[in-house]
Amino acid sequence: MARWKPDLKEGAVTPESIHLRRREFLRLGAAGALGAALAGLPDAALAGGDDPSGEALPVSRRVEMAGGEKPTPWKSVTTYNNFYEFGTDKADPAQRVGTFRSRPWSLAIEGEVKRPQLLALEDLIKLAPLEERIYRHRCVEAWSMVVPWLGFPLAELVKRVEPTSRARFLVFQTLLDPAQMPGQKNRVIEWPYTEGLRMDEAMNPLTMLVVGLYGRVLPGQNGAPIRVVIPWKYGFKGPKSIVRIRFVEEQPRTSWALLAPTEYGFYGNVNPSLDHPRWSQAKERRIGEFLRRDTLPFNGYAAQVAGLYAGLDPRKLY
Ligand SMILES: Nc1nc2c(c(=O)[nH]1)N[C@H]1C(S)=C(S)[C@@H](COP(=O)(O)O)O[C@H]1N2
Ligand SMILES: [Mo]
Repeated sequence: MARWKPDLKEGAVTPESIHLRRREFLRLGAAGALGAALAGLPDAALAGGDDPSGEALPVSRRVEMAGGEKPTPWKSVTTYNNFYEFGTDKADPAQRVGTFRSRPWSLAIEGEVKRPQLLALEDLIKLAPLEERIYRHRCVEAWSMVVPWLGFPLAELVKRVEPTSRARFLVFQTLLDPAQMPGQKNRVIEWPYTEGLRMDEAMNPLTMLVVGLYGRVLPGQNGAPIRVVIPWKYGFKGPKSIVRIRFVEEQPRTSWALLAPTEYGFYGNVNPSLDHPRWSQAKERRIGEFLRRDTLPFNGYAAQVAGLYAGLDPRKLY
């Protein structure tokens, strides 16, 4: 397993808004803030404004892992999204999330584990201290952002459920409910949305189970109430609104790979030297910027993760 050696600058990038929210949080008290956050706010209320909104979550520490870059504004992070369950347009998720309710919620853990379980969101969120991590976030479509996610390492959950020796991959599934997720009425992709990771990718300390954004409860369009973020992979390896994690022996068939096998491989690592048939992967455009910039191997996290792929054909990395 890769060592935890990020480009950490703890506390160095605490924007003013976070200081303010911190005070607000201290005033509410950790338990109060958490209780309010889980009370069952409609997801539409969290969408779209200029400033972070929604209930504050307790933040145990902040780590900067995007080379000191300023996070992309809340408004952009919450209105420019890929979430096909709400439509294929970038603006669709924020506009159409009003029918979606992310609470109450539970996550089923099944398959090759000694302790299969159905975890209520309230319990899941308390498995480990919530940490803010500012990560680079890149889509295969060659746009990117810098995002302050809030959550904890997925490894915390994996250890707790005790995978058997046969567990080699994890399969993630998003909620299937066309009444709440109108995009599922169209067969644009295989529903329920399915993603997969190899066990060592899931256990890498960079891989996060995310429940918040900018110190707030995760908005529906960003994958409320629980998603996974794997910062060295393209965005399509970041399953949103997950209801199930299944531990399996065989490499799973995932939604994007089923949709377009020549365009999406199993790994989906950020690899500037290997172009996608439709979008060059050499450069990317940060949302909010005009000029494109060079894409970094493994999205800038090569030191922590390149070792996971030693010996694998570089063309398969993608
Ligand atoms: N369930 C689900 N998860 C998903 C997607 C999706 O369509 N459905 N899109 C993926 C893609 S392609 C990207 S780029 C990221 C976008 O995450 P963001 O909207 O929070 O930036 O979510 C990923 N997770
Ligand atoms: Mo994406």
